[in-house]
Amino acid sequence: MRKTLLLLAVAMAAMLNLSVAGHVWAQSELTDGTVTKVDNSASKITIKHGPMKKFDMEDEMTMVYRVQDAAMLTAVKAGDKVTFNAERINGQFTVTKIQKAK
Ligand SMILES: [Cu+2]
Repeated sequence: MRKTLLLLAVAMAAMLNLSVAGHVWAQSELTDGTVTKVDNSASKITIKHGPMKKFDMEDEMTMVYRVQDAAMLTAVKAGDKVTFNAERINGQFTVTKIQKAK
């Protein structure tokens, strides 16, 4: 009986882990966009981007993001087509990953 309970606990822990991993994957879904402005002094970037379901942005829009790491701003410039990921960190839309589109 004790062994069965233990197995059950292990199985549940494994399921929990899987759902957490799935959640992280969904969160880092990449979005296509075009950089329209880079503001190095404020560590901000303006990106015109396509729909972003996770933030209920159904349509294309242009918006300003903070960047998680200022070094991201040296990798891209206005006019570049990019793919990027954003998260809401402390209530601010923040780019956590960005790269030039191939
Ligand atoms: Cu937006």
